[in-house]
Amino acid sequence: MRVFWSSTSPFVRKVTVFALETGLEPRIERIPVKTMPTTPDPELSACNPLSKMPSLETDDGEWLYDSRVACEYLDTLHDRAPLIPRDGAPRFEVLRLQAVGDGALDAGILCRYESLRPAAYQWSVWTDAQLGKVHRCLDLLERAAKGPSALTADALNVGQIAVGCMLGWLDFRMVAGDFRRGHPEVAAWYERFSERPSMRATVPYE
Ligand SMILES: N[C@@H](CCC(=O)N[C@@H](CS)C(=O)NCC(=O)O)C(=O)O
Repeated sequence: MRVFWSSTSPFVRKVTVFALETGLEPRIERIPVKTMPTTPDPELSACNPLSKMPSLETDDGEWLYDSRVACEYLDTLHDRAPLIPRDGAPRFEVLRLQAVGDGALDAGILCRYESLRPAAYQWSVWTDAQLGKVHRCLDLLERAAKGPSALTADALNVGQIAVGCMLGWLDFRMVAGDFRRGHPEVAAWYERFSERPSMRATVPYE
């Protein structure tokens, strides 16, 4: 398998953590790429019309995207405990947690892209609205971290990975201030989660 890869992308990190946790990482070759909405990489665009990473090529030559689809695919390839429950309420609780992690990231990434526009084109109303999404997700996670939930489950799941990569990216880019302020339970959860070897091996860097 091959994956379009960047050390700074939290969605690539999510798939890499998933692959490390399932023992599949050695089977995945990295294709380093730099892409931005305004300057899409042509090689990436030829494989994924959305020009986004991660994009994962299977051993059969099929391109899979986005990170959710890539993780679903990887979960079919290993013999360890599944990271995405197969059915029932646990499946949808984990998928919803993944949606919270991914959605907060989407909003945070839109803030970052906005900050890279020429100053005259930046719109604070837009950035504030996106930050509102991030903060509401953090508030939801604070509640989830206080009791039994997919976030606090002992068995690792893709929702936890998505949230861990989202929090790691908020730390890396600092688009929303320090997420720990006002979210002590999330901070404690992240402290423990980021000790996993898969998270330590994938800390973002420029
Ligand atoms: N929903 C997608 C989001 C992927 C995404 O936003 N990737 C960013 C890098 S972190 C990207 O490739 N951006 C380039 C662009 O938007 O053109 C996923 O889960 O994979």
